[in-house]
Amino acid sequence: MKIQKIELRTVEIPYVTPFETSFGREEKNQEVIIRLQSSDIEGFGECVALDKPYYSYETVQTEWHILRDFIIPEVKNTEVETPQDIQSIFKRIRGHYMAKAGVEEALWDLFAKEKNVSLSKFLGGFKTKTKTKTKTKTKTKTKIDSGVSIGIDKMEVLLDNISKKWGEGYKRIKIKIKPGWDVHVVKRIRKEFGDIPLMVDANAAYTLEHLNVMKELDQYNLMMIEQPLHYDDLYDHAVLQKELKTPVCLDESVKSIKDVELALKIGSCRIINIKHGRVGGLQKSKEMHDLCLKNDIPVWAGGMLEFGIGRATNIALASLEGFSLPNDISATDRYYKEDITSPFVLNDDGTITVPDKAGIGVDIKEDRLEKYTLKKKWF
Ligand code: OSB
Ligand code: MG
Repeated sequence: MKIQKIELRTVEIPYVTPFETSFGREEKNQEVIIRLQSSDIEGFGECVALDKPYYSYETVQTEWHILRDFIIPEVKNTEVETPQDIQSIFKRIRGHYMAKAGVEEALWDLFAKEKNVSLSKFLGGFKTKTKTKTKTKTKTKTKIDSGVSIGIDKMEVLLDNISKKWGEGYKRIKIKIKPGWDVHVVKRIRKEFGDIPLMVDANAAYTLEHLNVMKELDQYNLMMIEQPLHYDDLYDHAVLQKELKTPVCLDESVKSIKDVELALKIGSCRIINIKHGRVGGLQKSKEMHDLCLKNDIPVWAGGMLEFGIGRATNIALASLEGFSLPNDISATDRYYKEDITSPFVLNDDGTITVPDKAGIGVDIKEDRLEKYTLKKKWF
């Protein structure tokens, strides 16, 4: 098929509540939304960089630059037979995984819609060959385990948030930590809520100088400690992991298959958070998942507070069998009062149902998309 037209939009929606991490407090999220058109089918993708280069070097602005100046000129009017074909276009462009991921995911959505199959099944290896009548069944899940990520706040507000979210049925609680907001917080949560499934995410705020803090955290039966050390580090994490019984989980430090291979070789972590945006899209995410599955490393899908398009993509990814731990994929009402797609809801058993409609399986609410658009351009 040929991609005939491409639309880029910057869309901004306020969060239901501000979200604070070790890199700052934010009231709203901006995403680049991509629409690909081929004949009468449309595929959608969401680029997940924040508007500031605090989680990664990419921003909404760099995504526009890379898409407009390097990716779109190569993708437009080019014949593609599978979503994997776009990898040859990506090869020359170093980094900029979030910009790549958005367009690659729109392409996966487009192909899945053309084949009239859900993105989940398509990603799981669904094949039909009309001539030879080959049909491959896939092993993807129909529901994914839902966890919730709770930001830094005043202690009473945090405890109240945890109480609400745990009451709603989320399968695990993740809190954000930073130096000075760690051991006493975990201790208090354990006191108030007992042995609930709990984990912490430091977003790279510590160094090995804080080994004593990590060893104290190690006493609280946490499911894992996510990205405690530098965002590019694998070596110090290996040193740290040897000192702890709690599994270290890597987020920021793992951007490629090479990073996974090295992390496994030197023992940097025992769990990996896969974010489709961080690693350059669904193909790369799937390769990472396959490698971790082969090596008995549990993975789960991280989130970037995505709008409905990015979250639908994330849900399809998390439906692969290796995603065996609760994901940072919460219901829409955790993030936004109004989203640009039909909402995702939390089931009573703490899961979210994987859409079975074609492609990403959510309806785009064009009126809301328009309402929250800051900038748009057709190519
Ligand atoms: O480190 O996992 C992270 C949000 C923005 C940037 C980085 C992270 C996060 C989250 C939110 O923790 C997870 C979600 O989307 O629910
Ligand atoms: Mg993280």
